[in-house]
Order: sequence, then C-alpha cells, then structure tokens
Amino acid sequence: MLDGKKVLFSGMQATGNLTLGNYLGALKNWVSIAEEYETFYSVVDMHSITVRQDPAELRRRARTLLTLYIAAGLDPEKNCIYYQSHVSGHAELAWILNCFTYMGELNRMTQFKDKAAKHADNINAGLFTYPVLMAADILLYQSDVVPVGIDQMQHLELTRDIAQRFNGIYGDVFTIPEAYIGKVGAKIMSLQDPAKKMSKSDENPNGSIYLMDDPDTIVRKFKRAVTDSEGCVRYSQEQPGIRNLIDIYCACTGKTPAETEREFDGRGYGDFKMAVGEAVVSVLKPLQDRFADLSKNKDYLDGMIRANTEKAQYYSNKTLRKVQKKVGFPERIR
Ligand code: ATP
Ligand code: LTN
Repeated sequence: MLDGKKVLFSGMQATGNLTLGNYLGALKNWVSIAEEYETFYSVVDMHSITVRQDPAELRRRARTLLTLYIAAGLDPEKNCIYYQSHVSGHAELAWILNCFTYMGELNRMTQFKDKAAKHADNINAGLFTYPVLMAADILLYQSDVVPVGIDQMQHLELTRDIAQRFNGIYGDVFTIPEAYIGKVGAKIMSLQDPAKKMSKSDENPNGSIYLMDDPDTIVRKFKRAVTDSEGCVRYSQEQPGIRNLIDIYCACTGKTPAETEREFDGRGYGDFKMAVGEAVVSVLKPLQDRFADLSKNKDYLDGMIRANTEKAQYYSNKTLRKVQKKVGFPERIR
C-alpha cells in the first residue's frame, strides 16, 4: 500500500513498434484501471538489450514508447512514468534476486526458449535471467497488481515464487503480487496467422497493426487478414481468424461477441473486415493525434520524466535498502 492505495506496476519493452496487441492487451487496461492504484509504468529499456539493439534506434523507441503511454491516456502527474535504466535499483535488486532463483526455474520459461531459438547466435546470460529482472521491477515497488497479457503469466508466477522464497527466509519483505489480465484483448493474434500472437517482432508487417499505421494501411491490412471459407461471422474455435477479428472489434467498440454475430448475420467477410478496420481507426486516430502534439512539447516531457524518475528512485530505494539489510550488506555510513 502507498498513500492508502494498492500499488500497480507494469512495463513494456522498447523493442519494435507497438502493435494493436500491445495496446488492447496492455496499454488500454493500464489506462482503465490507473485511477484505482498508485501506479508505476516503466519503459523497460534494460530488458530490451537482451536482444542486440541499434543504440540510436533504442533511444528513439524508448522515447516514443514513453510518449505513447501518455498519449494513450496515462496522466504523468498521477502515474509514475519513467525509464527503467534511470533507476539503478532495478539492476541492484535483480542481482540479489538472481541468487534466490534456480537455473531449473529459468530453464522452464517459454519466452526464453522462444527467444533463444529465434536468436541462436546470441543466447546471452541476460536473456536467461530476464525474468529475474522482471521480478525485481515488480517487487521493488511492493506491487500488489501487475496488468499483463496472458503470455507473461509464467514470469509473474516465477516472481511470486521468488518473493515467497525470500520472505520465507527473511520475513515479510516483499508484497506478493497478483496478475491482472484484462477481459477483452488478452491475446490478439496475427492477422496473417491466427495461431501466432500479434507481435512487434514479427517479420511480416501485414500480420500486425502498428499503433502508428495510417487509416488506409489499417483498412488494407484488415482486408487481407487470413480467415476461412465458412463465410459466416461466428465466434468459434473452428474459425480462429474470424474469432480474432471479433475480439479486436469487441475490444474497440465495447460490443460483445454475441452482439457482433447478430450485427453481421447474413453479411459477408468483406463488410465485417471493413467494420473492424474502421473501429480500429476510430480508436487509434485520437491516440496518434495526441502523440503528435506531445512530441512537439519537449520541455513538458523532459520535466515530467525528471520528476517521475525521482519519485521512482525514492520508492525503489526504500525497498532496496530493506533487502540489502536483510541479506547482510554493511550499513551505509551517512
Ligand atoms: P516481442 O514480440 O518483441 O516479444 P511483444 O509484442 O510480445 O514483443 P512485449 O513488450 O513483450 O511485446 O509486451 C508488452 C505487453 O503487451 C505485455 O503485457 C504483453 O502481455 C502484451 N502483449 C503483447 N502482445 C500481445 C498480444 N498479441 N495480445 C495481447 N497482449 C499482448
Ligand atoms: N517481460 C515483459 C515486460 C516487462 C514487464 C515487467 C511487465 C518487464 N518487466 C514488469 C510487467 C511487469 C514483456 O516482455 N512483456
């Protein structure tokens, strides 16, 4: 608890351009529940270098991502929005937690297996211990809730295990966090392969809608979306392409799958795809406009980053000092 409110932490990597999946599965939920919590929303740039990055590009993307958090509706006066690399407590706590995490646990992580297969020439130790840094992010602020997409559940379970293990040895040091999975949009699939999640690192740009895609591109990508030969708009496991489009439509309009089925009863896929494209444009266009305005306001963004970094440093240091003391590091001389 912080100032009588539960604490919420979440973060996103500054790798690749954000997709509609990131927005519907994460950002949108962040905005809708922010008011109820004391929130920390980090641009987790330290996680990004587990995969080789171009430095200038990473810097640019991190700034874009941070601006997008605000453009999506997170007020930086009320939400602590900052860069992970500006708060050294993340790395310091991660080191300590590394010593409380087993190789076997990390070996089971599916994201590690996937990324190791994808980047076989660079299976670095950071990629392997990535979930420990994520645990540090969360535990550093004594977070109660962590809104993430379903793909991050395994990492969150590990975070809980590490925290419980540590508390078991040293007493109640960490709050045990809970995942928060949004009801709609928890897993948006690729438009080109509905068996694969929509991902910002997908090589095929037609599989993903990027938050910065212009309206024509968005509509064109939906027109090309892979469906099936059934010819009816039905929310069923046998029609994964259509099901995904219904999920997207519902997440953007607030309608239910049943309402959507009724709305498009007897109408072809062409009509439906057009409607999904338009619904997505109507959600993304205002966000893009706010992004453009914010990007022009460098001083405002810089001032906000400075203030929020200090806030994050303050709260993270409280936990870090406690942990350092518990494990037996010598006290600091003031
Ligand atoms: P990458 O493809 O580079 O691994 P990513 O697109 O999966 O990246 P992350 O930075 O790992 O993006 O995820 C940011 C947040 O977005 C996480 O909370 C994740 O669960 C959520 N998310 C990512 N992809 C989707 C998706 N297709 N549907 C719903 N949520 C998603
Ligand atoms: N691993 C997450 C990003 C991430 C995160 C976090 C999410 C890093 N640290 C802490 C929630 C809380 C991902 O790849 N989506």
